[in-house]
Amino acid sequence: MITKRHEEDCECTSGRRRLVVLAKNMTIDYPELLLFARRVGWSFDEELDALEVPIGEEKPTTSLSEFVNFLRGVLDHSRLSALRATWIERGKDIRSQLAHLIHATSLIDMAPHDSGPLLDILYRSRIETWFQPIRRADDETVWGYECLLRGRTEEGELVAPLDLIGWARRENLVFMLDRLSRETHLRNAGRLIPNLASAHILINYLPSSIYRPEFCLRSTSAAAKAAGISPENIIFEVVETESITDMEHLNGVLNHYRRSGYKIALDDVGSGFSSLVVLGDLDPDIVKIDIRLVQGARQSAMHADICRSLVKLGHGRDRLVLAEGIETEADKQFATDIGVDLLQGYFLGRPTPEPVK
Ligand code: G
Ligand code: MN
Repeated sequence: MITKRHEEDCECTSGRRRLVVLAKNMTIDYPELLLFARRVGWSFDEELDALEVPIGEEKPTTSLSEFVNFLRGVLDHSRLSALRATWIERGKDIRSQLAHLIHATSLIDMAPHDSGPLLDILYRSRIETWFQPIRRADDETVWGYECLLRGRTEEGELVAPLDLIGWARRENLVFMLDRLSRETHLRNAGRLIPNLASAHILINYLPSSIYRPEFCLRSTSAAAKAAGISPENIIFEVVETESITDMEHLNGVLNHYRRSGYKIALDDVGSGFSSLVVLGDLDPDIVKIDIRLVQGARQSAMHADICRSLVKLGHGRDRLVLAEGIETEADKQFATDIGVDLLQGYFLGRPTPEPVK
């Protein structure tokens, strides 16, 4: 089934056919879609309530799935579900192809997707925040919490964040997942965290999902305000599973946030994406030393020295340094001895749906 749908997607990319989208009351029920259509020059037949969408030509419609994803960002779920669509031949008048329109089916069913329970999770906001405490190295009091994303299927099963992100990438919906998680985390933090005024809230942030920082900042600020959390206590952890291609753009986005008082942490420093180059490029307020370096120090003098160097580097620039993956008393002792400011790991608290004190 999926293969067939992909073929259809490819066929339209060749530009031989055009997509016609139908709705009962397009003019009344889909004003924003028609406004956009007018702006980009898609033709609309008022009597047929039929919108002709060129696929495979210009953005945002280089493929059927991209078009559907675009609509997901513009329309609510019920109106999107009500749209029907069909392919017609390009270059021929739509009225001479009326027969096709009779066979139109649900637009969503025509678009390829293979994303498990993602859409259900997004549309019904079935996502949760699990809080992992971050403690001060000197007295082990709670400095803040990292908000970790969990999905929940209709049957009540937990879904791991990497699964959600993988599906979202495939569906081009990372921006939506990222935004929904950010807002959910802020709401849950506001509701559940004790001593909210003094707690720091760390939220993972997928940089590849942000195109227009001003929209993203506006929705974040509204969510923070509604939750009663001041931007100074909110830290975005830059985390990425693949390399960032446009560092200038990312820094632009982050500076937008910084100017509004938010802080930036670089996650997993010393591993994968979070190289020294990226550390230099982003100059984060908080340096999170990767779990493998911290735990590597149990066995290896070189790992231990790298951890020491990162502490020195961070402190030289007045930054806070955090050690991830503290699992034993010895890990804690090591991190404290080398002057790390903040500790995170199972030894000091696991992620839980209710934040621990
Ligand atoms: O890299 P990041 O800061 O996003 O890591 C958060 C993830 O690391 C969470 O999924 C959390 O469950 C996991 N984690 C937190 N503390 C520990 C730990 O002490 N050991 C291990 N193995 N994983 C941890
Ligand atoms: Mn993180």
